Amino acid sequence: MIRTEICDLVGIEYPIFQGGMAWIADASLASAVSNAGGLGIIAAGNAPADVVEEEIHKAKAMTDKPFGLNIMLMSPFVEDIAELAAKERVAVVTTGAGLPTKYMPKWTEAGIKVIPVVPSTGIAKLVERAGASAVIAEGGESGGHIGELTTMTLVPQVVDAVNIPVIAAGGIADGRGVAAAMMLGAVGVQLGTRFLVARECTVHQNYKDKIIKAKDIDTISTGKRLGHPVRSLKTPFSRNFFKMEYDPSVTNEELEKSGGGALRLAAKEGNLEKGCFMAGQSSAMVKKEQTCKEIIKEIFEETEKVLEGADKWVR
Ligand code: TUI
Repeated sequence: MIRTEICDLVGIEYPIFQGGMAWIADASLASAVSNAGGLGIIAAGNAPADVVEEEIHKAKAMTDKPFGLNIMLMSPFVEDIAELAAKERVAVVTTGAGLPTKYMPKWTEAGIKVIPVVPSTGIAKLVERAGASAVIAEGGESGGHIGELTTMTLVPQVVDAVNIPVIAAGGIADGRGVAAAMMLGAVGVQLGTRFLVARECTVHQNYKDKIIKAKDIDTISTGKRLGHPVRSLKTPFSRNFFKMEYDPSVTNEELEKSGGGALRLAAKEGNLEKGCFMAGQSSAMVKKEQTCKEIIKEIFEETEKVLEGADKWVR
């Protein structure tokens, strides 16, 4: 059995979090992951507070295990969502796409464990000082909004920079990845892409099919020019966005506008032309739809096998 300090910190059986995926990670997925012994996470994304509140209530009815809320800090509703998290006393708040420090006193006073996603050692130290219980060090292999560093370089540097537990994210999809993350000093992992194809994930079937069919070089990073690069699957939308990005006659406003709503079109409508299918580089390693229970069991059986076999390298 693989158990680490993060299991005791958040009250879970396996040291695995499900990534907070906007428009995708709802009560169905989050409760299934939590019921399977990991930490399920509802993503607030850009949704208004009443929608998120309903998902939290649904999840509370679907599991008696702890689950988290991911707060996307660029959301127009971030103030309301921050308030909602405190009111609902979710077990864990994870944050993405910005600095959560201004909201952290409110959450920690409500007894919430705050675990921000960090793309650098500087931000990791900052949130540690502000009272974070742990950090998620996410490399640029991941899907969605990404930082500059890779998981391989970021995780050990964050482990050295802070005195709180570090969870690794980005590019991890199986037991080999989990074992490797632990060798880098992480005490837990967060997976998005693999859970996106879970049976309990309510995302449009086209989205799951595209991930299952994806090959190693089928993701692309776009939006660097706007200051927030995003990794998604290569599709007509992302190829066109990439072209516009390198066209000096296209303004930043036009570029921003062409990205708006594209994730929702992919997740809810499965729109293969206009949708933005955010996904990590691990997409090619994700081969079939499985239940969350099957995913977690398979990953940790492999982790044990890999770690048990590792002494063959020591002479
Ligand atoms: O946040 C994510 N992934 C996301 S957010 C998102 S919503 C979106 N939709 C459309 C276009 C753009 C975004 C989709 N995927 N991952 C966690 C993450 N956080 N990665 C990087 C960061 C991050 C970046 C800067 C965290 C803190 C940070 O602080 C510095 C600052 O400038 O605020």
